[in-house]
Amino acid sequence: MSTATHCPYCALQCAMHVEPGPDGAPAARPAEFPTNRGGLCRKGWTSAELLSSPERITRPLLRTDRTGAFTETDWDTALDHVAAKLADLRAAHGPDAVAVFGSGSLTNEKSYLLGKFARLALGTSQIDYNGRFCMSSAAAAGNRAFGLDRGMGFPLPDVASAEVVLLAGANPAETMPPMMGHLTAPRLIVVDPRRSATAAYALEHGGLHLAPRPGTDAALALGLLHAARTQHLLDEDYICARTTGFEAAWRYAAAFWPEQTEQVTGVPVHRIREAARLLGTAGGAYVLTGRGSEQHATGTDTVSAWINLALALGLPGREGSGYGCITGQGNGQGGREHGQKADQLPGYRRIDDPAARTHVAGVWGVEPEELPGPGRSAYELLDALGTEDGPRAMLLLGSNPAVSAPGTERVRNRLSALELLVTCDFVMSETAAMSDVVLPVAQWAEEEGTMTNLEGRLLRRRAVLSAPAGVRTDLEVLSSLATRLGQPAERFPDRPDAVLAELGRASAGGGADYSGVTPERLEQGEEVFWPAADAAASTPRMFLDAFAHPDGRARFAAVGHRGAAEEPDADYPLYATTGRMMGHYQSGAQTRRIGELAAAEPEAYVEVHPDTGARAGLEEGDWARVVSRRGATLARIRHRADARADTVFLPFHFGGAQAANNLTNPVLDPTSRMPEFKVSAVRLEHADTAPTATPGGG
Ligand SMILES: Nc1nc2c(c(=O)[nH]1)N[C@H]1C(S)=C(S)[C@@H](COP(=O)(O)OP(=O)(O)OC[C@H]3O[C@@H](n4cnc5c(=O)[nH]c(N)nc54)[C@H](O)[C@@H]3O)O[C@H]1N2
Ligand SMILES: Nc1nc2c(c(=O)[nH]1)N[C@H]1C(S)=C(S)[C@@H](COP(=O)(O)OP(=O)(O)OC[C@H]3O[C@@H](n4cnc5c(=O)[nH]c(N)nc54)[C@H](O)[C@@H]3O)O[C@H]1N2
Ligand code: SF4
Ligand SMILES: [Mo]
Repeated sequence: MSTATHCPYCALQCAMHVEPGPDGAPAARPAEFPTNRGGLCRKGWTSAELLSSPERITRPLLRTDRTGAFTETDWDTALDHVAAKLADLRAAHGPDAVAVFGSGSLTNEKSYLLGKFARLALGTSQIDYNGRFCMSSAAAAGNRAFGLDRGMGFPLPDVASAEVVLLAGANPAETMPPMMGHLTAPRLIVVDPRRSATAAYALEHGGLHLAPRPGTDAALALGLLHAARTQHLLDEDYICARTTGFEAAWRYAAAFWPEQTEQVTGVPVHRIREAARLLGTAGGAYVLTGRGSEQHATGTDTVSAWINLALALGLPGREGSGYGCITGQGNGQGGREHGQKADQLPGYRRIDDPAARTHVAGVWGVEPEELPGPGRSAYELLDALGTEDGPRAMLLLGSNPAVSAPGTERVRNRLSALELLVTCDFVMSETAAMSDVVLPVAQWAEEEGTMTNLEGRLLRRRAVLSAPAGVRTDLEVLSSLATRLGQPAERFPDRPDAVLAELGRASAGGGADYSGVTPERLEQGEEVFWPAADAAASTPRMFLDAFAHPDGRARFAAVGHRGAAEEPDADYPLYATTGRMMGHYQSGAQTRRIGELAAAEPEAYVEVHPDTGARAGLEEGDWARVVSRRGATLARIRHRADARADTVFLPFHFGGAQAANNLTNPVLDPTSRMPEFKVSAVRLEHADTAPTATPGGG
């Protein structure tokens, strides 16, 4: 027996069949689908292994003393304990004493119900999620430019028809390998300080690799706009008919002569001119951004600078061309639409908009005044935990901030200061291990629901097998906690289809309208793209007639280049940038527990130019201490002769002493509140001792 579903990990959401393997345990194999076209990456192939892993948690775990061991307990005891403690804290300190932290890995149904749970069952404004660390800068810039943010406003296969694709700060050859099948444009331009696998691919296939200094993408985008204009490549008719604000934006670009751009970014003048010419003369072109451009304290303006370039060339809102942000987590798109964000209600509504409050309160059967206002963004929320006026308890689903949040030592201190930390997970992540209560939940292949992939396409997650005895779904946990907190049971349904139907009503009329999305429709084919306002509606391509601003025009943003918050100096002479490798996913909580993946990449490493390593007395394979003003990371030296001598790179998939986030800088973008994961100033030292092994290989 074989069931069609989708990979649990990234936003490409590759289609797969899950069926019993030779040993009887479930195994995944790829399925034909427009996005993955029969491909899976190594993580997808091995994804079913965690379902029957001995490291799986299958009983609620509780402890009353943080320093003590967990004891297994039954669900009633665990839920009663949590509900009583939450109610006490709320009674003593008000509703904002309890926080909720969600995730872009949660299905649409879970993210919707989590937002509702926070606002109604807890009455708290203190909810945010890990998507703030992911694509929030691109979402903010997309909203500013187009009036609505859908990562890609077009189906992914469209990209294959282009003559030129520019990838800014994205490394899909490692982060979404099957996507490479769509990056077949004759000229691929990769913007990355590293010679990433994607950059190397581009060079081997007649493309370009532009390697700016970390944190200088905005200058490069402004320089490309300048070079395009001076080569008379702008689409004047499009600028005139479909946009506003070009002249104000141009004032910033005017200063970025190619020579000036080279000075700031290090990208040679002739490469800047060549890239601008390729983009400006292509029959069809796409500009796609990833976390490399976005995860900066200037991320929103940087993405705006890339969008300005795309608009000036007349790409967005046209067939065969466009701008897109490559969303990251499995449900990174749907998870940002339905209310687990501090300032948001379902359907991309704003929580401070009176009409939005009235609509959603109506669907929820409460008065608008009962809904709290906006809360703190993810990092600000984590940073406030256990402080005088911050939350005293937190419920966490789908994230491992003890590894993935910036400047993790500080975040771990804040988590420790909580009076109650409750984590729903299926493995003992580093954050679960710091909790008072761990609630064991079902995994992807044991539950039903919907996901929205990086294209804005609705997908069906299907149950392949039943969850182990003792495990509940996230929806069941939320529902049973809500009733214990005095909510009527019918207000918190635990069946995914019932939640989806309600989500449809709550999102109706909003930007991300799901009211025409039904399970029956998705069973017939996964060809529904939001907005889908009725049973026949689907929007594969957005903005073909008009952008979502009231005047129908896209807006150029008047943005300049500001650079990174922290530049190298005598004490910390190198840039460190962080990101991903093929074989691990995110904080590694899942993939470090999969035998084949852990064996292939068991430990943290730092990529350095051999000369840079030599200056610090470090040879290939040595353990280095990478030190910043926030802390230090232990990582094994990997020489890369093609690396920039001023920049080192660390993957962030490991925990404890090997966590790259021990050194990252939690300075935030003023608009998106995105932390600057991609730039910190560091130095390299010889590590006296190798790190001791920790559970899960980190
Ligand atoms: N294998 C694997 N795949 C994944 C994930 C995973 O953890 N592992 N996670 C998923 C998720 S949630 C996400 S968000 C996506 C992320 O997917 P990507 O955006 O492709 O991943 P990153 O490695 O974070 O960053 C991409 C590149 O940005 C570069 N970079 C660093 N600093 C700069 C800069 O200043 N400018 C520019 N232009 N580039 C810079 C890095 O060198 C890196 O190669 O991947 C998804 N897929
Ligand atoms: N230095 C550095 N740090 C980064 C980044 C970077 O590029 N550099 N990237 C950032 C980005 S883009 C992201 S998206 C974040 C991601 O980082 P995290 O938010 O930590 O995400 P995960 O590691 O995926 O953590 C997911 C946890 O939830 C569990 N889980 C998975 N699915 C479910 C579910 O359906 N329900 C429940 N209850 N639990 C579930 C998993 O077992 C795991 O323990 O990291 C950010 N941190
Ligand atoms: S590319 Fe992403 S969705 Fe596809 S198999 Fe790999 S992790 Fe899964
Ligand atoms: Mo992400």
